[in-house]
This record gives sequence, C-alpha cells and structure tokens, in this order.
Amino acid sequence: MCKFRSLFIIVGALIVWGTAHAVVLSLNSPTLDFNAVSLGGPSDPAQDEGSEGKGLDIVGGYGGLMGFYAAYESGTTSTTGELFFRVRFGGSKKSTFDSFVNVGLDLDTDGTLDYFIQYAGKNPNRIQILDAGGTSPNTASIGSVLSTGESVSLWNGNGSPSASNNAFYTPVGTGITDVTFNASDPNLLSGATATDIDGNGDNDYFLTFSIDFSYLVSVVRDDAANLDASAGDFTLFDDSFAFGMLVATSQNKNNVNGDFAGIDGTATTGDEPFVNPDGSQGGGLSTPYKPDEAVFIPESSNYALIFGLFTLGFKACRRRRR
Ligand SMILES: [Ca+2]
Ligand SMILES: [Ca+2]
Ligand SMILES: [Ca+2]
Ligand SMILES: [Ca+2]
Repeated sequence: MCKFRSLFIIVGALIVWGTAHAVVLSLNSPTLDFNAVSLGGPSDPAQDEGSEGKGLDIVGGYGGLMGFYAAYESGTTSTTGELFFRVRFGGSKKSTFDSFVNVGLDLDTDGTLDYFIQYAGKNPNRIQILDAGGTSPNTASIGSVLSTGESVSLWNGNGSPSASNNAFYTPVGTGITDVTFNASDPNLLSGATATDIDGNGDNDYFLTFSIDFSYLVSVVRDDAANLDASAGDFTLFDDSFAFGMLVATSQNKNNVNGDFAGIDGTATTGDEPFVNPDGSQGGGLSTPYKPDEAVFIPESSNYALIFGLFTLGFKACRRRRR
C-alpha cells in the first residue's frame, strides 16, 4: 500500500479546487473567488491619499485583507470573457462613487504601461479603455480614449445582479463575503476591524466592476504594431496572454492624481505610477496575470511543479500496487 496516495489525492484535489474550480463570477462574488493582486509592496498603506479624501484611499495589507483584486470569467471563446476588478477603500465620501479608478496594464510586460481600463464614476460614466501616455515609466499619464467600452450600470444590491450590471459599490460587510480577517496580524493598525481595516472609524467600501474582455481584445489587436512583438503576436491577443496590472485612483478622467496602490503616496516621489518612495521605478506593478488560468505567472509555475509532483506520485503508487 502506498502511504502517500491519500495525501497526494487530497493535496491534488485542493490544488485543482483552489486554482481551477469553475466559478460563475458576479459583482457580489466572495472575495475568495478573486485573485489578490500583489503589487510588489504594501497593498495599500492607509491615509496616503493626500488631499484626495478618504473615499479614494485604497487600503489593504492589514489582517490578511488586500486592496486590489482581479478575476476573470471565461466566455464561450478565448476573446469573449469578462474581466472583474475589486478595490477596497478606507471609507466613502458619499453613498455613490463619483471618482475614477484606473487599472494600468502592461501588455508586453516590458515594465511600461500600455493602457488603462478606467472606471469613470461620473461623466462620461463609462468603463472604458484609454491609451497610456508618457514616454517613460515615471511619466505615465492617461492618454486618449481607445474604446468607449460600456456605460456604468450599477447594481443596487437587491436580488441578483443582472447581465447588464457592471458595477457594485457597497460597504464592506454588506452584500459581499470577504476574506477572513486575521485579528492577530502584527501589521494591524490601531482600532482596525474586519470592516474598517485602516481603523479610521469609517466603514471600508468595495467598488467591484467588470468589462467585457472583447473590448480589450479589439484595442490590443488594433494596436499590435505599438507593442513589443518579442512578447507575443498581439494581432492574436486573447485570454491566454499574461499582462501586468496596477491600480490608481483619481478625481478626474485625464490625470492619475489620487492614490497609487502598492506605493506610499505620501512620499515625495510616490505620487507617480511605478515610482517607489526611494525614487526607484517599478513600484506598484503586479507580476503578469494570465486570465484564462486566473493565475499570476509565478503561481502558475508553482502550480505546474506541485501538480507534476502529485501526478508523478500518483503514478508511482499505481505502479507499486500492480
Ligand atoms: Ca492608500
Ligand atoms: Ca475605514
Ligand atoms: Ca508595456
Ligand atoms: Ca498608496
């Protein structure tokens, strides 16, 4: 009898369940169904939003709860899925979110931003895709609109989201099952609770939004000549391509002037994408995310390694039993 067979089966089952179980995602899906986005640093320090106000302060990295999550719901083809994002804020200025969340994308993984997926909570009230301007990482700015995407259609939290809803703004603890709060985390801030991880006395808020992946496919394929071909043939871009992400908030649609997740925004040079408080570049960008497998690349290779060990072990057990 193989002593390890049961162990291999259990570990293998957990890996398969944890990384590849089919989940039908929606705006109110549990945060566990999302991928926490590691931004190469804290994600994100509390009260580093400068004058932007608490409603734009991305908070995460306390009690095991993060500030930025992504997820992907596969479609019937490799170009027709749905990209989801969830951002946690330290509070809310009002019951609606009338500012901007900008998800920066590095498609060719060369360390420079190529596009922004922008949630515009006021005029033009759309989830759209914009060019990333600037010629170097630390001058990245928001460029022209490349795809007007789709109109914001907020779900009100009653019943279930309809197919046309693409956004949900809710106090943490209401309508969404969050990841379990670790009250013994040594990094906890004074007064922090599961629904107020920055301990500022204001209930934290989640903004969850989604966009049809097909809009990004159109933009990238049309713009393939401007991307680094050594990273792939972008005329064939689909959900098997991996790309880096970052997230920043702003009060208007043309500037990235709010809080940058993964970077302490109160540092002198920390108010620009990619720029760390010590002035070095590269801060706040995730490792490449592969939508069709819903994994970040380093996790993907670990998965392959562990799964390979599991398969080998299982085969070894079977052979011995014969
Ligand atoms: Ca923050
Ligand atoms: Ca709070
Ligand atoms: Ca790039
Ligand atoms: Ca920040």
